Amino acid sequence: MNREQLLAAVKEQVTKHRYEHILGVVETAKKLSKRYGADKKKAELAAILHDYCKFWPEEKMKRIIEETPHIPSDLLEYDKELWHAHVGAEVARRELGIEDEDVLDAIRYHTSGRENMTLLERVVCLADYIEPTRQFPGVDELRKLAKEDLDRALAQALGGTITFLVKREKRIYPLTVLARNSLVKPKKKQAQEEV
Ligand code: DGI
Ligand code: FE
Ligand code: FE
Repeated sequence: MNREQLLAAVKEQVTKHRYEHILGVVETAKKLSKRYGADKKKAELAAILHDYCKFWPEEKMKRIIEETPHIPSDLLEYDKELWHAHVGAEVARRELGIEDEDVLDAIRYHTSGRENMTLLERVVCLADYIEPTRQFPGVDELRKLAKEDLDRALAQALGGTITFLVKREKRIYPLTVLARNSLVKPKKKQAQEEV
């Protein structure tokens, strides 16, 4: 399928508002790719497909997670908002013919993140947070920081999600903590002693 066909396929799966979000992620991912040297075509493809399964019924996603050996089954013990990313990568491969593992990983880890994310994964994950239709306190500062420092911006975004989850007394998927830790450089020993 070409770009237009994939966009049409996505449009059928999601609401109007979500489709506008997806177009925003595409544009933002392209801009971030240019700035930080990621593969623009791969970023665009992952952005188009990243929320393909966002509105799939819980039971359908659960079945795919249970049936697919390489999808971690511990996802079922965490918030179901995490599921559409892993299920989405699987569906993109099985049903939409996407074979590029870099693109599939960018879809797979766009929600949770993971330790030592690739440049492409970081670009798509951050674009998802800051695309133009997103509105939350601090988003403009995050957009500004995204132009200066990809990793700091993504660490802040993941930190925001962790805080959001803690406030709602929800569990945090361990990959999100690992993702943030791998983006935040350890303070030098001396600097720590000075504090
Ligand atoms: O699908 P989107 O709304 O565009 O964004 P997303 O795929 O980043 O999903 C974000 C939602 O996932 C957000 O409401 C927080 C929720 N979530 C639940 N548990 C976790 C989580 N997000 C992360 N990163 N880690 C979690 O453990
Ligand atoms: Fe998502
Ligand atoms: Fe999204």
